[in-house]
Amino acid sequence: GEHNEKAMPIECNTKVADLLKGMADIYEDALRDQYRAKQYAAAASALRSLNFEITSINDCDVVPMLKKKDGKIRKYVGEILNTGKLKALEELRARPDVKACLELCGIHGVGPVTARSLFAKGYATVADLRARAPENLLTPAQKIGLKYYEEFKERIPREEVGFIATAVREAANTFQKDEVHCYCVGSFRRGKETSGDIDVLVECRDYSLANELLMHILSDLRPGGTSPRSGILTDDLLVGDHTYMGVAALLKPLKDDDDKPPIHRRVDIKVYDSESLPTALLYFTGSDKFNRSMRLWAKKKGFNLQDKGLFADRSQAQASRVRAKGEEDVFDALGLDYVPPEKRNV
Ligand code: DCP
Ligand code: MG
Ligand code: MN
Repeated sequence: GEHNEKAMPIECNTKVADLLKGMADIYEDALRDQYRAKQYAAAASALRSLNFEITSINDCDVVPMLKKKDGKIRKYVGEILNTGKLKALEELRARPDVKACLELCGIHGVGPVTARSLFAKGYATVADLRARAPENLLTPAQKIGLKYYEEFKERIPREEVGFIATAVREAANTFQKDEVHCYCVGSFRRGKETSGDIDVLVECRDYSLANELLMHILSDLRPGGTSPRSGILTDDLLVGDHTYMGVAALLKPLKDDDDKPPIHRRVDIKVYDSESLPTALLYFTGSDKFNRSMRLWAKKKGFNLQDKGLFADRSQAQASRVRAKGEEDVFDALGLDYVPPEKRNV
C-alpha cells in the first residue's frame, strides 16, 4: 500500500494545490479547455514544489505564473487561504454536466468528447451505462473499460506488476530466446511502490519477426492455451502494429492466504527493434512530464527525440539517427547528465 512508498518527498501547500488541480481536471475532462487546464495544473504543481507553506496571497509572488496581482488563479489562492474553500470549484462540481463528464471520463477508453456526447444522450453515470446502454453505444474497448471500471482504478502493488511482467517475459522467451529481451518499464522502472498499469517493452532483434513475436506472446498468455501462464490475459483493448493494450489478472493470488478474487489490470506491451531500444526505454519509462521536458530540450538543441530514436535534425531519417548503445548515450548526445529512472518521477 501507499504507507511504504519509498522516499516520499515532502510536499507543501497540498490543500491549495489539490483544489487548483480539481479545477484543472474539470477544465480538461468536462469543459475541454486545455489552455485553462494546463494553467491550473501548472499553478498547482508549482505550489506543491515550493519549500514552504504559503500563508498569505503575497507569498504567491515567488511563483512566476501567479505574480500578476489581478490574476484569477492568484485570487483563488487567496480565497482558499482565507476560507479553506474554493467556491468556483464547488459550483462547477455541482453542475450536472460536469459531474457526469468527470465520472464518464473515468472509464478507460472514454475521453472528454465521448463523455459529453454520452451525457447529451442521457447517460450521466457508470450505473446508467451498465443499466441501459444499447449494444452499439460503446466501442468494444469502452465496454471493457466499463466492465472493469472499479478494478482499473485500483493501484497495482509493485510485486504484482513484477509478476505479470515476468509472465510476459516467460511467454516471449518461448519464441526465439536469443532474439528477445523484455523490460518492465513505466512507473515500475521508476521505482514506484504501486503502479496504474503494467508496461512491458519487448526488444526484438530481428524486427521482421516483431508482429509474429507479439502474436506468440498473446497466444501464450490468453485463455485456452497450454502454457502454465495461459489465462493471465483476459481481454484485449487494442491489438495493433507492434503494440498491444489489454487486460490481465493473476491466475492465483500471490499470497496463499489471500482469498479475494484477482483484480483485472491494464497491460501495455510494445515491441521495438534493437536500434530503437535506448530511446524506447527512455520514452516508455517516463514519466510523461519528464519526457515532455526532455523532448523540448532536444528540440531547442536542434534534435528530434522520439521513441524510435534520437535524430540530429527535425527529420526521422535513418541518416540523421544518433547512434546510442544505451540510455546514457542519449543523455550524453543531448549534453545532459544521466538521470537514473528513480529520479524521473517529476
Ligand atoms: N508516455 C508519454 N506520454 C503519454 C503517455 C505515455 O510519454 N501521453 C510514456 C511515459 C510514461 C510511459 O509512456 O511513463 C508509460 O505510460 P503510463 O500511462 O503507463 O504511465 P506510467 O507508467 O508512468 O504511470 P502509471 O503508474 O499510472 O501507469
Ligand atoms: Mg504505466
Ligand atoms: Mn501504460
